Amino acid sequence: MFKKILIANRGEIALRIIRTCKEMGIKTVAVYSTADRESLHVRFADEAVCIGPPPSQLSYLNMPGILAAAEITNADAIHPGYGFLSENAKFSGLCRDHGVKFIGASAEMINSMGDKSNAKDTMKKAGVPTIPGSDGLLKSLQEGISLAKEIMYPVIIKATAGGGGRGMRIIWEESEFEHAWDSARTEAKAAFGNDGMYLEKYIEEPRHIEIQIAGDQYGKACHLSERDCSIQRRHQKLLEEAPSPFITEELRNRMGEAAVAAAASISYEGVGTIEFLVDKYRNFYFMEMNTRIQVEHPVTEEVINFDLIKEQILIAAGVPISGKNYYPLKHSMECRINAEDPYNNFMPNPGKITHLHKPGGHGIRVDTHIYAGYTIPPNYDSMIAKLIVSAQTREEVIVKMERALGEFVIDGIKTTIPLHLKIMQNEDFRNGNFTTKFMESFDINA
Ligand code: MV4
Repeated sequence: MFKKILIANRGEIALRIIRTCKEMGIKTVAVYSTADRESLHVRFADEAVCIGPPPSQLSYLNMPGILAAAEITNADAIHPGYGFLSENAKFSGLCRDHGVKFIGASAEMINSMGDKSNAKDTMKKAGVPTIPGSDGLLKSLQEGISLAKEIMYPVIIKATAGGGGRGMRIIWEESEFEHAWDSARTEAKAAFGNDGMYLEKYIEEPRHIEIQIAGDQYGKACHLSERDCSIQRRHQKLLEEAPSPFITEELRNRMGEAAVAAAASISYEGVGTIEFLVDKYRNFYFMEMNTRIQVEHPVTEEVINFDLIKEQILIAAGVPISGKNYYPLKHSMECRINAEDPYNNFMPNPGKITHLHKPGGHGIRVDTHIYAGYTIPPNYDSMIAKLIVSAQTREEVIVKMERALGEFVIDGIKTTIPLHLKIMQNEDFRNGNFTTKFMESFDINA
C-alpha cells in the first residue's frame, strides 16, 4: 500500500481525499497556491508545499512544481481529484516517468477517451449503443450535408476534442449547415487546436444519466449504479441524484451491463463514469467516458454504502475488485452550493464568509472546505459546498433537502441556496418529470 499520497488539488475534494487517506493510515501532502494559504486542506494534511501564485496555470496546473513537491516529500502516489490535472495525459505520463503512481487513468486511456469520436467508435465496437451518425470524423462539409439529409434533421455536429458542450452545434435544417460547420470548427480550433468534427442525430429533450464503474488491473469490471445529472445550466451540473427517477430496474440492468462491457473492453483500471443520453422512449446511447472521480460521486457512495476514493486508492495499489455489481439501496441527492448570485445571471460572488451554520441531522452530509472567517478567492471554481441528503425514498429526500437548505446559513456572500430551495418546490421536479432542458425554462422568480 502507498505510504504517502500527494493531493494535487484544493477545496472540498482535497479534504475528501485527505480524510480517506487518514482512515487508511496513509500520510498526506497538500499542495497550495498563495491564495490558499488559509485553506483547510493545507491544515489537515500531514505536510504542505506551496507550489505557486494564485492563477491555476502557475500553481494547480504547474506540473514540474507538483512533481518536485512529490519528490521532496517522498510521496509514492499523486491523487489529482477532479478538474485541474485529473484528465491530463501529459501529467499522467510524467508521473509514470518519475516513478510516482498517478491515481487515475494512464496517458493512453486519457487520450483515447478524450478523443470523443474515437471513444464512440471504441464503444460501438464493444457493443455499447451509440447515436446514429457519421462513421468517425466528417471529411468535408459536403459529406456532412449529405449524411444529415439521410439521417434527417435535426442533427448535431460535435468537436472530437470537445466535451462539456464546447464546439458543438445543433442544426435544424440544411440552410443552417454551412454556418454551423464553419463556426463550430473555428471555435474548436481556437479552444483545442483540433477542428475534427463528427455528426449525430440530435436527441431532443434527453436525460443525462451516467453509470459509475470500476475496473482493476486484472481485467475485471463492475458497475455501481447510475446518477441522474439532467439538472444542468450551460453544461454545469447543479444537482444530481441516485437512483434516477426515470430508470426502471430492467433499464438499470441493461445500462449497467453496457457500462461494464464498455469498461472491460478497454481494460479500464480505476473508477470512471460512462455518460449516457436517454431519450423519451428510454433508449440509451453512449455519450462520453470520464476517467476521473467526479464531483457528484457522494450520491453513489451514499446509496451503495461504499467509499469510492478508498476504492480508487486500492485499485491503484493493485488490490482486485470483487467484480460484483452494486444497486441502490436508498435515495440520495446532492445540491451544489456555488458562490454565485442566482438572481443575477449566476454572477460569481467570492468574498469573506462572515458567519456559517452547516445543516445537520440524520441523512445529511456536507462536503465543504469553507469555515466562518474564510475568504473565497476569485481565482477558482465557484463551488463552495455540496449538500448531500439521503433517505429511504425520493420524497423523503426532497423533504429533508428543503429542511437542510433552510438551515444552511452562509453570510457575507451570495450563494445558490435559494435556487435549490425553489427547485425542490417545483412540481415537475418533485414528480421526477425533467430533462436536460429543465433549467432553460426554470424561473427562480416565478
Ligand atoms: C447531444 C445532445 C442531443 N443529441 N447529442 C452536451 C454535452 C456533451 N457531452 C454532449 N451534449 C449533448 N449531446 C445528441 N446526439 C444533447 C446534449 C446536451 C446535453 C447533454 C447532457 C446534459 C445536458 C445537455 C445540455 C445540452 C445539450
